[in-house]
Amino acid sequence: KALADTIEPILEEGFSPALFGAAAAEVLPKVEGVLILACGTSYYAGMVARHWIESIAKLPCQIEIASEYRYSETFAKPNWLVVTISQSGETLDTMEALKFAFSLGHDKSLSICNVRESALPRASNLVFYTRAGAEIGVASTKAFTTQLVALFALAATLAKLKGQLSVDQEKQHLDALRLIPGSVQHALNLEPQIKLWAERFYSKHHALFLGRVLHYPIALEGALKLKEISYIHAEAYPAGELKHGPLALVDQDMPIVVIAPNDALLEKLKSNMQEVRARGGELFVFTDLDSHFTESEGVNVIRTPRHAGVLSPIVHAIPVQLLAYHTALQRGTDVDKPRNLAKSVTV
Ligand code: F1P
Repeated sequence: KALADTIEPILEEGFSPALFGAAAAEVLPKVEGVLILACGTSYYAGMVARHWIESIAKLPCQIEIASEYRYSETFAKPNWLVVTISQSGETLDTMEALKFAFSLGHDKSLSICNVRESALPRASNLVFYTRAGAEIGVASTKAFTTQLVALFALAATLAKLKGQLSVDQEKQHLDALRLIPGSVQHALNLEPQIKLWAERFYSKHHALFLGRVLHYPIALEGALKLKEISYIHAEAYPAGELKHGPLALVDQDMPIVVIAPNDALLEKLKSNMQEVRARGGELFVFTDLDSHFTESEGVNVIRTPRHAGVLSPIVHAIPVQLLAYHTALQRGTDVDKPRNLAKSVTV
C-alpha cells in the first residue's frame, strides 16, 4: 500500500516537476548535477539513485554520508541540486549536512521525506513526500522502497527536462512503475520460504551480503537490517570485491546472501559465487523468476518475481528485509525497538 500510494501521483502526473512542489518548475530545469546527502538506509536509497540519475538523466551525481559531509573540505558546485533523503525528516546529521551545503553557496535543495512539515522539508526549496505511512519500528523499512520510487521519479523528471527521455521511454518507465506494487506483493508472499532460511540464520554470528552495482546498496540494506534488529554481525560487499579481502572470512559457518537479479551481471555473479563455494561457504541466493539460476549443493535459491529492469532494487529490498525480520523474531529480539537505536537520530 505504501508503494501504491507513493506511485499513484506519479502515474497521474507523469514525470513532471509538479511532483516536487510549486517551485520545481523553475528550479529543476536549471539543475546541472545532483548532490545526495543522507544517513543509514536513506543513504543506500541515494546510492541506487546515483546510478539512475547518471544513466537515465545523464547528469553527474555525487553522494555523501551526511554525518561526514560537513567535516570535508569541499566546495559548492554551481546549479547542483542538493537532495536530502530522510524517513523522519529530523535526522540531525542530515540537517547539518544541508546547512553546510547552504553555507558553501548551494541554493537549490529537495527534501525526500516521509513526515510532513518536519525539519528537512521546511528547510528545502522543493519537497517530495513519500507516502509510507507511519514507520512503527525504529529501523526504516517501507520508507526505503518509497524513497526509491521518489528518486526514480526525480531521475526520470530530470531526464525529461534535459531532453534525455523520449515519449516512448517515459511510457515504458511509467508502465514499469505501475507493475511494482504487484511485484512487491509477490515478494512479500515469499515469507514462508524466507522464514525457513531464518531458522538456519538465527544461530549464526556473522553473515555476508553480496550484490553488484544497482543491487550493492540492497546488499548493504540487508546487512544493516540484520545488524539493527537481530544483532548479528553482517557486512555487505560488491561481489567483485570478495577476492580483495573478505574471501578470507568465508568458511562453513559464514552464510552468504547474494542478490542475484536476472540482469547482465548474473554470469559475473556466478563466478563470484563459485569462489565462495570453493571455500565451503553456504549460499542463500535471491534471484528472479525468469533467471536460469538453480539450486545445487550448498546453494539455496529463492525466486523473486520476474526481473523488474532498472526498478529491480525496489523488489529485491523486500526479501532481505524479511530475512532480517524473521531472523530477529527467531532470536527473540524486539524488532520494533532495537537496543541502542532511536527512531530519529536528533543528537
Ligand atoms: C536514518 C537512519 C535509518 C536507520 C536507523 C537510524 O533515518 O539511519 O535509516 O534505519 O533507524 O536512522 P532517517 O534520516 O531516514 O529518518
